[in-house]
Amino acid sequence: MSTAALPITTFSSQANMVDLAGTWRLSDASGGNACPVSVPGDVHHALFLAKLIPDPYYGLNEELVQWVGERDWLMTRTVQIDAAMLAAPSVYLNADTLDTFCSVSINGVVAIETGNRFRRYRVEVKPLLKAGLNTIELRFRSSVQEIKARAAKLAYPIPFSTAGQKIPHWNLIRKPMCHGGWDWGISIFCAGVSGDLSLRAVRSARIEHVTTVQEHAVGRVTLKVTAELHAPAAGSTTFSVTIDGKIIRVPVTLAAGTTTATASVVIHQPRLWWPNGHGEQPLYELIVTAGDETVHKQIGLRTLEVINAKDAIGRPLTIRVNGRDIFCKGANWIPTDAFPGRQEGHYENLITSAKTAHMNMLRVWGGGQFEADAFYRLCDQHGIMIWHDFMFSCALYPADEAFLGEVRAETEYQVKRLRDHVSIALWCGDNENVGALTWYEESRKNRDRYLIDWVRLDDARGQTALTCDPTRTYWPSSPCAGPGDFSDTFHNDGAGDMHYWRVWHEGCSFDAYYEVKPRFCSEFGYQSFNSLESVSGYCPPEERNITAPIMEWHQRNDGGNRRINEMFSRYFRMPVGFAATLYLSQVQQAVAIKTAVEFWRTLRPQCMGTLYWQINDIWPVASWASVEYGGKWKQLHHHARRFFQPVIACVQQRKDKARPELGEFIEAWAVSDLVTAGAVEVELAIWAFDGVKRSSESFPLDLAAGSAQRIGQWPVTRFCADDQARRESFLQVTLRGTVGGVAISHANTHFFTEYKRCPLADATITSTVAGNAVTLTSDQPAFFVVASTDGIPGEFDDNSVTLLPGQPQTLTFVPRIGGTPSGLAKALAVMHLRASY
Ligand code: BMA
Repeated sequence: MSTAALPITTFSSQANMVDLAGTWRLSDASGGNACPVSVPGDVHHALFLAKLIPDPYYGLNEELVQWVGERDWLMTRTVQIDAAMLAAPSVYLNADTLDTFCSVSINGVVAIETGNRFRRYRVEVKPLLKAGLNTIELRFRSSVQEIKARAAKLAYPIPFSTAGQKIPHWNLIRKPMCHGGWDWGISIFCAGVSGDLSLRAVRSARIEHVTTVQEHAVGRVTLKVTAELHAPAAGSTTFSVTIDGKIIRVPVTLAAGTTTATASVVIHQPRLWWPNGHGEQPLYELIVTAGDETVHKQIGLRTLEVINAKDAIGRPLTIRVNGRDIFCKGANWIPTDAFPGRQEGHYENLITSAKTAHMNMLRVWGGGQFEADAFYRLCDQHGIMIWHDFMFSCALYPADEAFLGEVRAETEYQVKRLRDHVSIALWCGDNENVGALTWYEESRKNRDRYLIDWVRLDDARGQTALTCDPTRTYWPSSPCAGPGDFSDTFHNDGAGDMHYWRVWHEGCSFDAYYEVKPRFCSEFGYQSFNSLESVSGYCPPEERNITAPIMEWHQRNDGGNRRINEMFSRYFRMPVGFAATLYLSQVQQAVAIKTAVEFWRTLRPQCMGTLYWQINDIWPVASWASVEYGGKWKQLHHHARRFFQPVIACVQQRKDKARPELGEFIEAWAVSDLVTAGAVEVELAIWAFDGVKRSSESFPLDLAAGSAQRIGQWPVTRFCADDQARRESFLQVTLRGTVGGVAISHANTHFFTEYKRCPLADATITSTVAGNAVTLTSDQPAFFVVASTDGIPGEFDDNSVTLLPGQPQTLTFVPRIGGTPSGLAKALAVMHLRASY
């Protein structure tokens, strides 16, 4: 298709604003590969929609699209500008996000050259515009070529991780680190536009930023609102602030250039915002008007402290909201799609999936990106706190003045853009860069040089963050001991946050989780394969074998599939067939993460947070995610919904190195995140795999508010006299009651030995479907019972459950799109552990 054949849609200016969103023309720098492109949108996605490249997510296609990132690309369009707009003293171009090296020309004259995906650019363009038809061109220089040029000029090597990253030296430019691939990520070195791209006329002033500070007192909150204004010439305007039914108007004298306007509003009887599970999320609409512009924000009122002062153990990491210590439950967040143009479409399902699983925190990880506004709005609305990394990860970084200047500019912009989101709990400098100082031969040999560079970088982003947002804690790196103590806490569970990877990356058994007592575990993970439904989307039937090339291609962690398989052999009987292999990998992942979270929750208040790696995927791939690309929950996410419940009962079977005299023991615990105390009923029942309940004991338990209470500690022999009894029975612990008006019901199954050693019954499970409800009945105990409905998007309200004879369970299907799905009965399939071999 030639460029000339493409339709040209012309934008018309209103008096004040021309939104440049819409269909543009795309071509490579020599005019080839021409097709329409949506703005906002990206080059790869446009080429894919125009069938100029294949779907890179399918099969081995990723290789076939690598040329796209190596070329320069042009996006062009015409725009009609009215003379009325040009009568204004200033017309500026606003570009929220240009990825990454873009020269913007208007009528053939360059208006601006950009070079940082994380900055907003604003530039005066009135002199370049004319009344009538104007041509705008975005010329994206290849980031791959720019990286090569920078790498060639380096005065000394600046090492970076190569665990899945296909484009070397990705640490030299300011673009999401994972665009060149990661140990879960495809390499799509995209170019394009995100967010707003517009031309705006200014008659008196524009608003650069609006920020607020809350002062909490008994019965009221004073909200100080500040606007940074930019005026083309001296003058005056009215700064008006509307919130909670009040309007404050303040006259402002404008200087040419920057002026700051402030106003204070008192909100009486404030309704406080709480993290998910702790209360409501009331949000106040704030409307700020000054000069020619209006800004709308949603404000949540709360206090938030990061408690990190030295204690008897080391240094805690406790998040205190409105005076209440919150046990943080959640996961790490990576970009939702390798095509930036599709990313926002995944937000709602993922964030509501987090909320449904009782999460109250997500960590926006430093190898990805600052997300679009909609992400933060959803987190505000659903009570999901955000641990926000800045965008540095798994590498060392340049620290020359040009690079640090970019870092300061992006940090200032992003912090001012995002700081009024009530969900943001803290700013964190980077992901694992303190640890990375020990990863490379260069930095081990010349630690001073690289350490000084890290300090310079940390200073640039940290000082900027603290200046632009004095209301929040700046946490230098994840993991680390905390502000002012830069110890690497990768392997130290006494202080700050910890990344605990011994089980996955070092192949330790699941009980290694019992060996650490993190203050806050911000990363730990275990991989699984996708469901057959998702695998079928990228892998043809003849390749459905985990060692076939496509399945290995859709696994980015070296040896990942081998590791999953090897771990099967420790705990499970080997699965028979491909579908059973996928299924069992998800059982195994759920068991791993459940083991860690349940144990660490029993350690509260010593441990006050667990964020597993990772909630989502950027493309369909075997990974640590609990929600597959496309939104389907893996078994882990259903388990998370249970192990993150406010009140749980759990069981550990372990030895304590410090107390060898105990031998192997069983501990049962009740954990509560509730603020009220109450009495619950605990039942410990021993079942045999043949379906007979051998014994049962019930007793009341007074459950203290915000507590972990040991129900009991017994030698394993109290429940199973010998090895045969261990193999033939299992423990079912149940908690029931009502605490502070909240109905509690939690059941947990514990095996006394590896699943593979147990004579599981060949259970027959029958199902009946009535509307969205599916009732499952089993004639024998069945474990990790999964009901699936391939082809019908949505989730059951519980899944991967233990089904006991005589105790049918009804699962309710919640469609992702709403309404009652048709064909549920037809699509329904049931799988369980014994059926995997
Ligand atoms: C962590 C992360 C990521 C990575 C993950 C799995 O350390 O910070 O860099 O994807 O491990 O290996």
